[in-house]
Amino acid sequence: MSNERLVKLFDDLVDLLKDFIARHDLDYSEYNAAVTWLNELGQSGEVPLFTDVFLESTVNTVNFGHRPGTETAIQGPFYIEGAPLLEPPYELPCRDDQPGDVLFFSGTVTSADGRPIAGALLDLWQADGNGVYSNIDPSVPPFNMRGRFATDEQGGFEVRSVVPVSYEIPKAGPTGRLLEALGRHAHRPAHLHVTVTADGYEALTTQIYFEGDPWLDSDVAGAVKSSLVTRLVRYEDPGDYRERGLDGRYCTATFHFVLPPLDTT
Ligand code: MBD
Ligand code: FE
Repeated sequence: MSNERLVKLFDDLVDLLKDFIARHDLDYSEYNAAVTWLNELGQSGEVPLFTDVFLESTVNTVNFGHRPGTETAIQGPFYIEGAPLLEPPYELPCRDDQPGDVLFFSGTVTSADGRPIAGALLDLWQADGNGVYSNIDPSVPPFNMRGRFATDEQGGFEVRSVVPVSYEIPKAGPTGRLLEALGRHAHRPAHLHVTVTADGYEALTTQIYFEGDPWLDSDVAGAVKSSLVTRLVRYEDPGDYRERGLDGRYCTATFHFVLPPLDTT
């Protein structure tokens, strides 16, 4: 960012806040409460959580709102680089007693004109069956439910994982306390995060949601798009799950990713 741009953005932001203070006749107790809360937000390490929940969807729309291909969604605060590179048959790293039902997530990666993209890399991360993320919650092993894997010659993939559950933002921290004070719930619908990359295409960061999730219409992060909602198909019949080599029920879900051509402008 150039110094000129920085000066312009900062001046505008301060003007905006000064105008806000004047319009609302902010008194000292309100100003001091805001300063105290912001300080706690910083000390708690929740700045990325707070900004991603309240602001990232706008950043995402401003940057990618008009892009062809699969709609984008926010990255959120919990992406970690360097997830394990998986070998087929793909399975996200999980614990022996991994909470959650087995999920087989499959699909394709194609170009906007429908050509399959072989060797596209999917970098997938998700909460586990208890709604917690590895590398964030110390009770979960590092890189649990995080992995990178490539599409096959037909642009297809299938990865074994667990069905994520809706995620609730920590309630004890400054972000959770604010939501509570506002009378808002802290839920995100269950979701898979994924970044898809392939040579010659724009990278795609998005999220996949599931039909019927009670939080689809009121995501605290405002990141749901109907084109990103897919169906979770449940298999509970022993005949079905034994065929898959499982000893309990499982689910499948499918999504077809479309990568936009490289933006050369
Ligand atoms: C999440 O899991 C998430 O995806 C976002 C965007 C914000 C908080 C928690
Ligand atoms: Fe998430």
